[in-house]
Amino acid sequence: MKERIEELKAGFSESLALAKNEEELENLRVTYLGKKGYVASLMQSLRDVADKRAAGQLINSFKCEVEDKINEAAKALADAAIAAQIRSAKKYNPTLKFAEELGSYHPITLATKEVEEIFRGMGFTIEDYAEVVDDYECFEALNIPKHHPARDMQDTYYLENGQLLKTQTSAAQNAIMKKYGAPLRAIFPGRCFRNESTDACHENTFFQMEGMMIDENISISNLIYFMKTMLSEVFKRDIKVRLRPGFFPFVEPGFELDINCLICGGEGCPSCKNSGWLELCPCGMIHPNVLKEGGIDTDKYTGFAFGLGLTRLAMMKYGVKDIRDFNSGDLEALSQFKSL
Ligand code: FA5
Repeated sequence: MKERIEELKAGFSESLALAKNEEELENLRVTYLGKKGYVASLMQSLRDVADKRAAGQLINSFKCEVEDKINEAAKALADAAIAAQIRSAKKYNPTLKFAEELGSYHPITLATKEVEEIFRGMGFTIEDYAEVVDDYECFEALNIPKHHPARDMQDTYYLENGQLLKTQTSAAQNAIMKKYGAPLRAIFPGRCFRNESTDACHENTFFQMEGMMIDENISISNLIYFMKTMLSEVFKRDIKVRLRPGFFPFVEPGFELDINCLICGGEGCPSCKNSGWLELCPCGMIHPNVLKEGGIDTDKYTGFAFGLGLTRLAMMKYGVKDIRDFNSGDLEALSQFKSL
């Protein structure tokens, strides 16, 4: 038994030295420790041995040695893979190189400022609003009572105190109606948070810009006029847009405003989930319940609201294929926007 184990040990050492990856290590584990492996066959041969106790101890210590060495080799392989990844990854540069250079606006800030200027020129005020809001502001005041299925459309981060991270800039609608009353023209950009899986066009933290116009005789024509003006001024060229019915409990009627994907020209790519279109700016006529909740006289006033996806707008405007690049903190990527 002792000789057989010594033979197996020598064979194991040779094979271990040759194992170059996880798969080869796993094969070795099966060969020695598997159900039909060498250790199992040693255990079977115990019945023919006189001193079973001593032989059993030898087999057990061989088994432990094989296990330990395979585990050590697996760890060494994993460490080497991480070291190789670190070597090949772009290096974070902690030197003064970047500090010596002037900083620049983030592309989302650039897009925000541009859209703000467009709406300022059309008589809109610009409002700021909190990122942590109440259930009332984010849902109830928007005609979305507790347990309404529309809540499922936005996977919300709730805080322990019952407040939540704003899922949509619409959360400020009620407070702004109450602050200014009607007539009213306001836009309010802000960061939104949703517990979503990320992909090339979805982030869990992204920016929207809400807009509201409330006055006498406001109709869908006004809404379409403002949306068209905004898009033509942002993109400064003709872009294909489509308007289709969309459901949001706080508008009636509601629309989805999509733009033809400017990354692939409408052919379909990961940035537009292969549809050729990107949902950009849902909008609609503000629901009377929402106006009433904001203290607006619905016999006199009507209004429209929109929720522009600012991060997606920046993607399209600057040709950024993957939305996740915006939050990457990659100075090399972001420095491209310096000259804008
Ligand atoms: C809303 O958030 C509504 N509050 C918009 C609205 C306002 C409708 C006023 C009617 C009247 P939606 O969930 O579709 O709707 O988001 C609006 C836009 O935000 C989307 O079209 C998209 O451009 C952007 N957006 C939504 N989720 C994400 C995400 N995970 N990552 C990046 N952008 C997103």
